[in-house]
Amino acid sequence: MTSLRFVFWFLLISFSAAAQKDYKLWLQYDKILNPQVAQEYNLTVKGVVSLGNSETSKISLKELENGWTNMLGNKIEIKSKIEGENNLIIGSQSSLSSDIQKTILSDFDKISNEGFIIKSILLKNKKQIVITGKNDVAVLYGVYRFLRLVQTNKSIKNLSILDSPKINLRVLNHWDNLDRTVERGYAGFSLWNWQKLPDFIDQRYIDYARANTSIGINGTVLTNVNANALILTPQYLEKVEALANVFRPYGIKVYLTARFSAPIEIGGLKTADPKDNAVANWWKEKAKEIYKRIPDFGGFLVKANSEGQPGPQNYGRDHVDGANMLADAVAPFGGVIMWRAFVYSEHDANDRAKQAYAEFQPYDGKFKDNVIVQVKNGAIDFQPREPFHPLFGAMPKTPLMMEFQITQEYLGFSTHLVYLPKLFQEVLASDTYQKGKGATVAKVIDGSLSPQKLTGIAGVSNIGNDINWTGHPFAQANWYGFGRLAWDPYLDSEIIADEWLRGTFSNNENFVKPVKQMMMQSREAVVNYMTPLGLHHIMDTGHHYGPGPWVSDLSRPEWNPTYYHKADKNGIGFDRSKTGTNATAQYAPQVEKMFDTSETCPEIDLLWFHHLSWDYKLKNGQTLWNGLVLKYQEGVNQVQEMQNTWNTTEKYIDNERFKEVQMLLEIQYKEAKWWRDACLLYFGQYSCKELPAGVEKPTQSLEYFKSLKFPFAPGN
Ligand code: GCW
Repeated sequence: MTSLRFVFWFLLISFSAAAQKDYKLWLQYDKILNPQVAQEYNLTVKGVVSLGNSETSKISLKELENGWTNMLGNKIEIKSKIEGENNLIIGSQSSLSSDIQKTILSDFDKISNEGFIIKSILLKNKKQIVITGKNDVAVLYGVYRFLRLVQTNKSIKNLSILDSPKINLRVLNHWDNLDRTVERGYAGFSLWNWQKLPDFIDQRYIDYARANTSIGINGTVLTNVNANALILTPQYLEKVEALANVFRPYGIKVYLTARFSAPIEIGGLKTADPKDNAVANWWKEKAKEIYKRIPDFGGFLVKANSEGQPGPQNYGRDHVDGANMLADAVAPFGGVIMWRAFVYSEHDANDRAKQAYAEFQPYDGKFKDNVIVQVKNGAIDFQPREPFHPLFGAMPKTPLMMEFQITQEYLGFSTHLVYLPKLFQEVLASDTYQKGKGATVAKVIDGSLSPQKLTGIAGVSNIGNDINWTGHPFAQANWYGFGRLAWDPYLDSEIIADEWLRGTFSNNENFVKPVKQMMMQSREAVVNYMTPLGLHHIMDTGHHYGPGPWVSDLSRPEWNPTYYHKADKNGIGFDRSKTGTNATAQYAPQVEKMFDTSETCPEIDLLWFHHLSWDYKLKNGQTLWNGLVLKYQEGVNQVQEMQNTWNTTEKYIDNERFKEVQMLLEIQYKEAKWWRDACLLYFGQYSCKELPAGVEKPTQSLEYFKSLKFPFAPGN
């Protein structure tokens, strides 16, 4: 009996310790194992002096204390004033004594409002470290950066770090519904417990805020873009207010999605026509009501006249009319309208990839100052690879906000290990050539190409109430990496992976080096086993889980995979060149020229822009058919390599996360083979060619793959 009880407690304790590891994200603050490193830290920092007393300052101090105690194994002395040397002094510019201010005065000119300074200084001949910024939230950003230095075992001697975010609005978009389901969410239910709010504040809200602020995210859109007007009723606004109160000290603003027909649904009006005075006034009153509760409310995100959502076009008006009407409502309070450009219509016979540009580009310069147009990274829909959206750089008089998808709707849900910052970086570094060479997408969205009053970047969240937040332990890296790139879109995704691994798992080089390499290769692997050489949108219908290149019977033509791959006896691919839909003409001339001919089009985008014969010769001399087949096989091989790599890590990390990832990689391997076999069997009917050597034969028939049904796939 006693021994049974012991076993029970042992299991319980080890379970909760494991769960905590998963839960703690990149903020593990594990004990530093290298004694020299620990000694340096203990010698360099002996105490901490916090100069502020706001809620935010208290958070800064608590984070420091907690992080330091855990990593160094000893408490850091909290001092009420600066005495002796080797103190960490934290406080905003105005709280610093004049002698400290003097030593770093010119640095303040080099940082923005949200930027921070971490600097080793000499004060009356005594060594100190200062973490400061223009306000307390900026200081908190600095504190998290300082803790990351320690977490990643970097030297903290002679520090001189000045860093400011390059993009102003760095927001997560939650596609969370009021019933707590999450559209395209694969990590459980929504974090927002609307039923228990406003009175019950889940610790998760606080830990969510900590995680976000630690990477610089400063906004959260709580609700799905497929919006429910109820969120704008007093009953729900009271709950939103409670969340805003939690997030405020962390520098995170709350935004909501606005359902365009809300004036009818909850306002009792007969119309939602943006040119109707009663409608405009309703929104003005609604804004007033919200700002009364939440003075720093961020504003609205709107999906209008897209995939059946209501919008200004229902009343013969256009996107400018709709966005500007809402902009007027929030302008008196400093709010912004994030208006999405994700539009395509079943009534438009044009290539879907051309429609958003065709509709929005002519609106350049027509939106009010507080409107920012949110554009997905590519012209279709968050595929494993898409060329950058042609709107980037094409609307110089309009702020454009990048929309990335962190949740893996088309990339294996929360089951596949895919390191997305590699994808994000590829998009951000793409050259639009809109003002000559070097006009990267990053420069468009940070306003350095054409100056903008607003700059922004959004990531569709992959967060749910799973213990580990994101379903897959490595999907945490995608949340992390999104935040880091939102802060600085020029960062290298490999450096981000390095930081994340150290903060999340271990500083052991034998672990970090191979696993980092595995992460870096994972994005290309998913492209290879799902949609190589520019293929896209060939997933199964509705839930988007698994392959479905055969699907051709949906009511809207542009929902069918056959619309995108156009495989037939003559070849495969979508001709978007001059001889086809001429989508290439939406890019700057240099880019258009490159994409327009198959010889100059990068092979990674080949079938996105060209329909080519099965015998077309690829750069490596292979025929298109053989090349395609080998890419699918390569993807499968890459997952196997990822498994091999992971299997070497067992001795460096906790058993629970080791096992979790191992099991998930096994599923990924199975599914990679599923994608390969299903796609090759299907395309093989058209190519009428054999599989080249080196490719495994499918073990099931095409009919079998077509018969698979997933009625309860998540995220739908
Ligand atoms: O890709 C589609 C998704 C929808 C989503 C839509 C959008 C929120 O399948 O689930 O709706 O994109 O981005 O609006």
